[in-house]
Amino acid sequence: MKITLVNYHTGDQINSRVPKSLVKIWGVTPPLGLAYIAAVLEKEKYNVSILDVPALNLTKNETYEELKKQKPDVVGITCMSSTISGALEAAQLAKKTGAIVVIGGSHVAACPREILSHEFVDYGLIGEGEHTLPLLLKAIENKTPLKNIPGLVYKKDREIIVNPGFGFVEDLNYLPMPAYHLLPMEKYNLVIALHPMITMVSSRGCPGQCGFCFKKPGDRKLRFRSPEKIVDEMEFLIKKYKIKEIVIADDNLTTSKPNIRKICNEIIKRKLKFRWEAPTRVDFVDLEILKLMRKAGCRRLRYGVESGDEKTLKLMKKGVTLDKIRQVFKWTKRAGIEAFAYFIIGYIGETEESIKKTINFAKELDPDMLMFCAATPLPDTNLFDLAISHNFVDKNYWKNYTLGKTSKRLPFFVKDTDKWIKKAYRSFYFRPKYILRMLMKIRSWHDIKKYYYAALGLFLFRMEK
Ligand code: B12
Ligand code: SF4
Repeated sequence: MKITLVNYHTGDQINSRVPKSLVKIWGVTPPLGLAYIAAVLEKEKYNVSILDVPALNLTKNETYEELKKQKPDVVGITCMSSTISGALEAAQLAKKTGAIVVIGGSHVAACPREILSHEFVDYGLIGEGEHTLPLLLKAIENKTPLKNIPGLVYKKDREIIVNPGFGFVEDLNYLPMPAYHLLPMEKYNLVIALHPMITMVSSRGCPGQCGFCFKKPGDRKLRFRSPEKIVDEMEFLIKKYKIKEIVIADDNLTTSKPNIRKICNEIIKRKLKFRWEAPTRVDFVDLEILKLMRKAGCRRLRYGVESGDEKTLKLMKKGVTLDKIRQVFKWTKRAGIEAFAYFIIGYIGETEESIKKTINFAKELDPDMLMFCAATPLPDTNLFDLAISHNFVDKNYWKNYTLGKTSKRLPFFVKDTDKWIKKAYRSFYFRPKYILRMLMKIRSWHDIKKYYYAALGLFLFRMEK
């Protein structure tokens, strides 16, 4: 049986938190979920390939031609809530080639029935696909019953059935390494990272409760890979693909301090020379850990700061204070690690005053880089519930969006959120102090390129309507 796993986005992600021009400049990173599934399928002797359309920069027609050429029996497509329209377009293309179409990824958990109501989608799988996709393939091959596959969504006599449960990998250490060899490795790049770069996962799940964050089924259960396996994978990537920078794609790298200590010590012991960076929370680090991480090659940490207003932080259920954030940003600088800060603008309950506080707080923290995102109510989040209760959004918005019944963008909750975001970027990045600091930091051609693209992104964003 031949399987093609597809990552496909259209340009019209109307519900992206990040403006189009900045998404373009940001770069392209690999679909790790598909690479994990592909590795398991290969182990089970399936003939599998990955078609990463954004990385290969294929048009709709080129994607169709490629699928026709590959002629897979089954096409598995990944989706997030804001990329579901693209995933459905890919499903239509795959169906036209005669393949069985399976959709997986975050949005299936939110709108399983709506996804399956499209005639060109045959199956949906809720949750992690490493165990459940092979179960489905075997059931298709052997024509055996489907009712015991956890989280499977399928059609029976015109009825859509959603099996209880969801795909879940209890022990990450039993998974093979992602099938990097099936990815166009040289195509991946990130404006802030050295090239060649790659992303990697060390854990799954997060104990945080942030009101805007979408939890995939299974994300509430924290799971860690063994530090040895993580560093084995890093070593493999450096040796095989000459990777210069690894970008960790966990929710938070430092949820377990014993684990991160072991990872750092293992990198130091093996004398691996590469740069790495990761996302974390201010309440998951301390100065000692930060120093150890720097010693092990960590160059940048990405923190979800979100707001400069205590009241808004509480509304967001962030669980941290402004003082804690201040302290950790000082520690991060002291440890010699660059800080990247994410902020949200226009949360429900915000005022002009609180947005101004956020902009001022960003300047006070003075991170090396930052991103201002528009508050976006993903399905099944506290922010979405708030948006419904304040009559900003219809409770069926995501269902209707998935069914193709609406193509309207989610509304902003604070008037002129988009203008505030532009203002925020301008007042942070166009400070003479910041520009001078960045110029002083230029050490290489990579630095020049990085700042050039970042500046271009900001310029295009200013022009964006
Ligand atoms: C890295 C990342 C990105 C990368 C994507 C890289 C890529 N090419 O995939 C970038 C930076 C581009 C990105 C962008 C966005 N992201 Co993002 N991202 C992540 C992050 C941090 C890690 C993803 C990852 O690699 N996970 C590890 C792998 C192993 O898990 P996975 O991808 O989920 O795949 C597993 C299952 O979902 C399932 N599965 C996935 N696909 C398929 C397909 C089939 C056929 C099957 C059977 C199963 C299956 O099985 C996989 C293996 O277990 C997640 C958070 C998280 N921890 O997952 C957010 C996350 C996926 N992103 C999210 C969001 C909102 C976005 C943005 C919309 C943000 C924005 N700009 O507004 C954009 C989307 C725009 C776009 N064009 O991509 C949300 C999605 C929520 C939702 N309801 O869909 C998440 C969950 C974060 C969050 N908690 O809110 N993102
Ligand atoms: S810390 Fe990050 S991953 Fe965890 S709940 Fe908050 S936003 Fe989501």
